[in-house]
This record gives sequence, C-alpha cells and structure tokens, in this order.
Amino acid sequence: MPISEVFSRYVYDSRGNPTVEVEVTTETGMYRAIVPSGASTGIHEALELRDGGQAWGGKGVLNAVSNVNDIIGPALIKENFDIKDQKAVDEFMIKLDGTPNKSLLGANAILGVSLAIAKAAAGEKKIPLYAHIAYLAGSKHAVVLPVPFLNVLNGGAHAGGHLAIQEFMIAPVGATSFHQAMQMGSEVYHILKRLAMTRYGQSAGNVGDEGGVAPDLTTPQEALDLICDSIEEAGYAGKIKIGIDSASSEFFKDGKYDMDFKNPHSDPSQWLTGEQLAELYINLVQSYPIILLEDPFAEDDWAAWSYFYGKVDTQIVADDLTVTNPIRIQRAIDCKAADTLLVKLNQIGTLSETIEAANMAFKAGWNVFVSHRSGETEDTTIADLAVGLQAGQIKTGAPSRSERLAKLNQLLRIEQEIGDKAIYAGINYRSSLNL
Ligand code: 2PG
Ligand code: MG
Repeated sequence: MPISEVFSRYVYDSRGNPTVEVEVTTETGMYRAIVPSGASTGIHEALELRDGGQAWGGKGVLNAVSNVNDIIGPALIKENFDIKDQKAVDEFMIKLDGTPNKSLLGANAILGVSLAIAKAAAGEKKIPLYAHIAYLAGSKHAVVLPVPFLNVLNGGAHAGGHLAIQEFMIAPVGATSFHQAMQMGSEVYHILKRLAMTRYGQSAGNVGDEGGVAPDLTTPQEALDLICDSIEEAGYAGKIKIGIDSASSEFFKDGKYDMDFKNPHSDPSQWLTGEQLAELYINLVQSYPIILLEDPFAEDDWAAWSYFYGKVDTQIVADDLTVTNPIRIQRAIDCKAADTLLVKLNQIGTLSETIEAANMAFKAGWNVFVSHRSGETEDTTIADLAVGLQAGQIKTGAPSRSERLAKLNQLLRIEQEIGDKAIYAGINYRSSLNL
C-alpha cells in the first residue's frame, strides 16, 4: 500500500524539550511516532539534529522537522515503496542522508519516519506492532513479556544531588507474570519513597528524569541499602533483584572516574582508576543482590571493560560503549567487553538497523536489553520492540510518570492481548530466545 502523506511537527518531550513527531498516512489510516532524546548521550551515537542558536536554548528541531516534510517525505512518496519492506525504506533513507552518522538529515528525523512506517505496515497487515516487528526480526514467536528493570532511584545526569551512579533498577524476576511484576515494583517503589523521605528528609521523595526518587546521597551503598530495605519490607526479598547503570562516561575524566563529578570542587586525588572502580563493583556485587551492571566503564575505556569482564557473575551491559551500532558491537564481542546489548532506537536511527544490531548480539550469545531514553514521550514503540525481539528485558524508568508508564502500560495490554500464550521471561530472562 502506498504512502499518501508524510507529515512532521515538533512536540515536547518529558524534559520540556522539542522533539520530532512524524505522521505517515496510508489508505488504512494515520500512524504516528515520536522520537526520544538522551541526556547521558554516548559520543558515538547517530546525530540528533538540533537547531542551535537562541530559541529553546539551542534545542529546537525545526531543521529536522523540515527535513522530513521537504526532503524525506516527498522522496519516499515518489519511490512508491511497499511499506511492509522496512529494510528497503530504511536503506533508502540512509542513502538519502549519505553520512555515516545521519548528520545531514538527522537521526531524529529519520527515526521518526522509520517508526511511523513500521506502524503503518502493521496497520496494513492488521496485526499488532510487536507481531510485525517479530516478523521483521525473524523472532521465533512474539509472546515473551520482558522483565521490567524499574529505575526507582535516579542519580548521575538524571537528578540533582551528589550521587554519581545514574540508575538503580529493581527487577521483579521472581514474578510469574508481567502484571504481577508491575504490582511488585509499584509496591516497592512506594515503600522506597517513604523510606527515602524518613531517612533523608521530605525532598528525598522528589523524582529524577526517569521517575525514580532522587535523594541527595553520596555513596552507592546508601542507595542500595534503601532499595534492599524497601524490597524486604514489601516481602519480596529474593524475588526482586537489582540492576545498576553507572553511565560512567559521564564521570570519566583524564583517564579516571570521578565519583564526585557533580561537585565543582571535586578532589582529583580521590578519582578512581579503572581497576579501583572494578574493585568497588566487585564489593557491591558481593554485598547486594545485583544481577546487572550497565556501562560500568566509559565509552572508550575498552581496556577496563575487558579487564573487568568475567570477574563477576552479573550481566554486563554495553550502552554508550556500543550505541546500538554494528561496528562497535562487533568490537565489543571480539574483545569480550560485555555480554548484553542495550538497544536504543535513536542511537542508530532506523528500526532495521536496530533489529540488525539486536540480532547480531543474539547471534554472539549475548542478551538484548531494550531501553527508553531519559527524555521520553507518550510513544510506546519500545514496548512492542521488546516483545517483537523476544528480548526478555526492558528498562523504561520507574513505575511513575506517564512517559515511563506509557510503555509499561502498553506491555500490560500486550500481555492481556496475548492471553494464555503469554510467557513472562522472569528468572529465565537471560535465555529469552529459548522460551
Ligand atoms: C541510559 C539512558 C536511559 P539517557 O544511560 O541508559 O536510561 O539515559 O537516555 O540519558 O542516555
Ligand atoms: Mg545507560
């Protein structure tokens, strides 16, 4: 079915910054996608085109919007693509841009179109988006609901306060269904909020960019104690585990890690070497039920990644290191830097390349962890992506704030729609492909 119209406008994301929205219209209706935006963005990501200048503090997306309306849209309509052939559409846009990092048209412009096309194709086939993505990815079946890694305590670039580590996530691996996982997560989240306020004062309950509480802590141990106490009080000890995203590229300075990076008077003699930071992680993993460490080291500190890998049993997730980019993923596989790929659509800029990245990771025996960005919207594509890829795990913030819940609520709907056939990845999330 041909495309009759491609239209873009700017709307606002969860941080109040402009972002690209795209609407693709075909005979079966209008299909809309909105592009997210990171704060702890990896330097190797595809380019998010911002206007610069005075308006919106330089964060306008008027150029990206007009690139869709004036260049990409008319070119796609002229080509008369079969929109079910996502790869052909995406490859055409990649060529039209012609740069290695989509810097001419903007990865935000291209991704908006790519996702709206996928939704239109699902609409044409009269199947849910997750089923269409499963078809595109060649997944075995689209019935596996991911474990939600709920980012209940925010630090780093996503919150005020002194905590260097960006994300403390709870993972209800011991639940038997997605909806039960959400209930457990929600209960723990509310206890955590109360405990944070009791221990650290009323303002400790304020939330960060991803909806988690953001008390002004200094050490990861304080955060982990709060979370473990909350899990215990909720009665879920053993059933809820913990994941950490250090987003350590944010505090990597002059070859060392500054755990006090938000203090303008931070003392360089306290900065940690890669080996010292590794030691800290080993201690944390021994003392707390941690099952996942994301970006434990900086995006180009390959030596530290390889040094650390294998020293702990937890999942090691590459985000800024690999930026959903096949070239960097291959390097990470070759040098045994990690065992799990964080997948973010806007790091690479098309759905096809995202699927390619995920499949590449799976093929190497890695896990795939689907992710939101810290700047999000009501768009729920990543929920369908997680089910479609059979990823087994997703992170999309705390069970709080609607741009986070939009995805989690979509997963609740998908679980119901699949009905009796739905399989919650649970404790088997690391072998999701075999479920
Ligand atoms: C991350 C993400 C999402 P951002 O580091 O994994 O949680 O943050 O979108 O700011 O890069
Ligand atoms: Mg990350």
